[in-house]
This record gives sequence, structure tokens and C-alpha cells, in this order.
Amino acid sequence: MGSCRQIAAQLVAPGKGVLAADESIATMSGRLEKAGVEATAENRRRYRQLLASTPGLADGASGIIFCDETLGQDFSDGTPFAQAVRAAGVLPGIKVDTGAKPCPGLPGETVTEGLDGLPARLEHYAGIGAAFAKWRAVYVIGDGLPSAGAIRSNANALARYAAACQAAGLVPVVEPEVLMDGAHPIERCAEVTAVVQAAVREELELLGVDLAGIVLKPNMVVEGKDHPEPSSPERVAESTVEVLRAWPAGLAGVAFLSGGQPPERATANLEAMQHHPTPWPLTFSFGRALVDPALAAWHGEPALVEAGQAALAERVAANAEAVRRRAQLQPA
Ligand code: 5MM
Repeated sequence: MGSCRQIAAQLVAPGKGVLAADESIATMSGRLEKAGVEATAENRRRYRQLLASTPGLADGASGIIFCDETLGQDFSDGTPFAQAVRAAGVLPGIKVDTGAKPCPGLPGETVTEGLDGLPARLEHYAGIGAAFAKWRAVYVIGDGLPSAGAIRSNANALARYAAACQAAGLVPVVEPEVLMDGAHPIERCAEVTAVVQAAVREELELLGVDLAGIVLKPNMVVEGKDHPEPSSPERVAESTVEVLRAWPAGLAGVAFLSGGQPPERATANLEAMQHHPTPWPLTFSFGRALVDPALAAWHGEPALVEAGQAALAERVAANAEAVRRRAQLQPA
């Protein structure tokens, strides 16, 4: 447990956040094709190498999350991904869920799967160098949704995953994501996020998960993406922190997902969070808000690897700068 606490603290260390580059093969393939890149295993590998070998990545990134395919791949020089990023000062993580799947009894909702055989997979991932893991549960806001069944089932799976990770010496990143899909106001997102997180807390407690050895990866509290009026960063920060206050001071830290927000908005919201004194650090574990500009700049061209890396470096630096504001606003 001691090492989980230490690694969790490293992941949310002041001025750093986590890069989520763990899109499943299907999601990554779709994003490559949209960028005009053929969706092959080799192109997915080249793209992840571009991200992971970005010069200076460790200045703002404490960790990088991969999917199973990438963790089994090597850099072009033959160095396995996990070793290559460790050598660059970044902790490798692994997405261990097998996806959000439709669930009988819960029409229109999903329960995230991946518990079968999990302890053996965790042992394997730890053996090849992973320091932490990630599991994402997804909740939709709709008429009567999310249902109590989806909230409870996903919370239970997240807790079972987290307990298994800590038993294997891997830090669990616990990701309950309330989606931005819909036209709901920010208040509805706050209400749902609070209920979802309360269930996750209860299940974590029931399974004896050490909160000082996990990183919570929640959504920011924002209005639905079809809502006519975007909330200000100050409003998002206030609403998000208010919901998070239910977590005990012992939690290692919070690293937000970006959820489809434009990169600059996610950064502005993250910066606004730093104005609120909290017992735990508030940082980033963004996927799209960090990598979308890099993928667009590279779009598969070998001559544009540096341009892609520059785009990623720019977003990582902006978010690291946002979280560094905390030290100025709240001197220890
Ligand atoms: C990077 O995408 C992750 C995996 O997605 P799929 O398994 O659905 O392909 C995803 O879990 C991601 O880590 C989080 O959603 C955070 O990413 P965003 O883009 O929301 O910041």
C-alpha cells in the first residue's frame, strides 16, 4: 500500500498532470481515419511514439496512460514503451477496463467491463513496467438517467477494480465520467456528478480501498454540450469543487478528464479551480484536450512529427502552468 501512496502522490505532484493516450483500438482507429491516416497497428504505434517521445514531456506530465496494444509495442529503436517513458521521467499507466458495454436491465446505459481475469492481467502489466492503471465508467444524463442501477453497478465495478489494483501494487485511477452529451444546465450535471461520486465513495469504502493510494479522475461540472450558454470558468470551478468537497482530505488527488471540451476551455477551467483551497491537488488527466492539436498537426506525415510534438508540448505546458498557479494563490 505504501508504494501506491507514493506513486499516487507522484502522479498529482505540484505542476504536473497525466496524459491520457489510452484510446481503445476502435476509438484510435476512428480518430486516425478522421485525420486522414490509415488505421493500422503501425500507425497507432507511430502516433503514440510521437506523443511519448515529445521533448520535455516530463516537465508537465507525471504519467501517460496507454492501452494494452501500445504497452505491448516498442519504440522504433526496439525499446518497449513502458521503459522508454520511464527513462524520460514519465510513469507508464495502463487502461485495464475492456469498455463500457450495454447491460441487460439498463436500457440506454452501460456498465464498464473487465473484471474477469483482472488480477492476472494486473500482474502482467506490473511485470512489464506499468506503475498505475485506469478504469472508466460512463454515465449519461437523460430523462431519469443515470439510473440507480447503472450508478450502483458501475461504482461497484470501479471499487473492485481499485481494490485489485492496490493488491497488485498498481495505483488505480478511478474515472467516473458523467458525459457532456445533452442540453442540460450545469446544475443538473452537478446533481448527477454528486450522486455518482457518492456511490463510488461508498463502494470504495466497502472494499477497503485506500484513498491515499488512488487518483480520482472525474468530469468537471459543466453544462451539456447542447446547452445554449457556456458557463464561465469561475462557475465551473465553483460547481466542481463544491461537489468534490464530499471527498475526505486523505484522497491523494484529483486529475480531471476533459470530456470533449475545447482544449483552451479545459485549461481555463482547470486554472479557475486553483483559486479554491482544497485538501487535495486538482490537476489534469486529459485525453482529447491534449492530443487533438497534436494529431491534427501531424496527420501521419513523417516530416511533421516535430510539429505534432510541439502542439502537444504547448498544451501540456499550458495545463501545467494552470496547475502551478495553485502555489502562487495558496502558498503553503
Ligand atoms: C483516451 O481515451 C480514453 C479511452 O477511451 P475509449 O476506451 O473509449 O477508447 C478515455 O477513457 C480517456 O482517458 C478519458 O475519457 C479522458 O479523455 P478526455 O478526452 O475526455 O480528456
